[in-house]
Amino acid sequence: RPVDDPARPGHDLVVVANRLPVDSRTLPDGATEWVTSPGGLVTAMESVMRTVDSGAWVGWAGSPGQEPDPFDADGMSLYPVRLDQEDIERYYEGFSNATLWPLYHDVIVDPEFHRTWWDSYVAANRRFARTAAPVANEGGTIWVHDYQLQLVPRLIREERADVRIGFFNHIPFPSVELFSQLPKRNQMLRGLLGADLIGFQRESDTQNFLAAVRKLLGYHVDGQTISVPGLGAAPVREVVAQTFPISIDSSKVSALTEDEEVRARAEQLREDLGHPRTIVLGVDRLDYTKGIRHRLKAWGELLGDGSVDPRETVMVQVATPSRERVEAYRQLRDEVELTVGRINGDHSSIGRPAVSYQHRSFDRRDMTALFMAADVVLVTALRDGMNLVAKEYVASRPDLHGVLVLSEFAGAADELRAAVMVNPHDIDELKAAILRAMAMPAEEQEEAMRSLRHQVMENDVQAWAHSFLQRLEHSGAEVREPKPT
Ligand code: GDG
Repeated sequence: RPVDDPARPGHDLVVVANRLPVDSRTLPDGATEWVTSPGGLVTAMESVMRTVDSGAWVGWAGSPGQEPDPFDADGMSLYPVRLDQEDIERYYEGFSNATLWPLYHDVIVDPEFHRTWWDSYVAANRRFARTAAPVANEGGTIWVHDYQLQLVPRLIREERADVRIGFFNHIPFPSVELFSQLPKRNQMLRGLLGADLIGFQRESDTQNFLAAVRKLLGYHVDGQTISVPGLGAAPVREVVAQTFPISIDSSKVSALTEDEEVRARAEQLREDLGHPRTIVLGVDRLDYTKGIRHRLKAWGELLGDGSVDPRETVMVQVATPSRERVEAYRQLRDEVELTVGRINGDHSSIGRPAVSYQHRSFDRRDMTALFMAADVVLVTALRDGMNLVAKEYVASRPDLHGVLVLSEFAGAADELRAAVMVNPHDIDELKAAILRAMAMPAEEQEEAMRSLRHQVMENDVQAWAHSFLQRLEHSGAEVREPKPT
């Protein structure tokens, strides 16, 4: 049922995500200011939504208890969903980020389960679904994003039989053995199966999901197509699970490198770091999935055994603050900062750090300048859905200089084959990969970077969204005769 208010017509495309693309912030005078919210999903979808005529975005505004009226920004209509302090603690920090996040990233830290967290997850998913359902036009499309909202497709389906519903999972989907640990695992699968199309980053994620549906629900699966029995007399629905590796706004990133001021910032960075011969860079949300500790361990050992000379080499580690109220993230921050302090204490000279550690956010232009200044970028994730940083580095190097060291556990490893691949759990292998990257001759760098750029520039985020939405348009078949399971 589209909204009746003629001042707020329904929308052809509605995105539902945990966060709105902007966060509200209350200024000292009580006024509200809106700023772009952080993270990979917003970076990706923002540029897609700009190309849509009648788009809406449903999500939380980033502060507890607030539910501002719907408003327009950047050519989109934004529909805020309220989350109270208790929802934030149980649905967001709890079930989403202390249960699902570690479980879906192969239990790098132990997932915690609490029934009150689950109750809150259900209630919050209902609130997102209730806000989103009436906003779409008759026959419109609703695209739900990520692990925080896995029940939303079914909840919307119960209200709107006429809309197409897509779901995209930005993080990995674990093997059925690990997924089976999740209390309420079948509710989670049934929630997702309310969608017509379910997208994953890597083929292995899609296969893991299909195996879970087959094994835990016993539904018939034929290739990518799942036959979902309807309730009562309702027909069987066909739901497709497919791989859509996400990307970045490649030409925009590449174009930024032509900007005189960004170039000057890159130069300035090199100068500020004391004109080292080699700059090695890491850019991550401060998250235990990103392998920052493994990277620092390798770096510390390379300095310790004399393979790397701190007088001519600097590591810059940007660690963007993230989920700071979740215990595992506090612990990680302490460990990372202790290690950085030790490395610098042992190896820095006065005024010249061995590791330049930045615990803060940088703007897009500074980020591009950093990529332009970096000779080597280290993406050492222990598990990562895709990893946009890897693609951003490649897009920032039209000069074909620079080496990407890439973990095989990041989704990007399926596409960026010309990177220096590494198993970050193997510290010796990681050290060797870093040294190889630092010593790579210019021609070899150019050849690898040319191949990487071909991949990233051809497959941008607009193409990703287009192929997902195209596929969604052709899905949603209803089959009257139930197929045997
Ligand atoms: C999830 C999945 C998947 C980081 N620090 C700053 C900053 N960033 C930007 C990066 C990049 C984005 O945030 C991070 O994206 P990632 O892909 O690296 O990682 P997650 O946040 O974990 O994203 C991931 C992604 O969703 C998309 O599907 O690839 O696997 O975990 O764009 O550049 N941006 C700015 N300042 C910072 O300090 N401006």
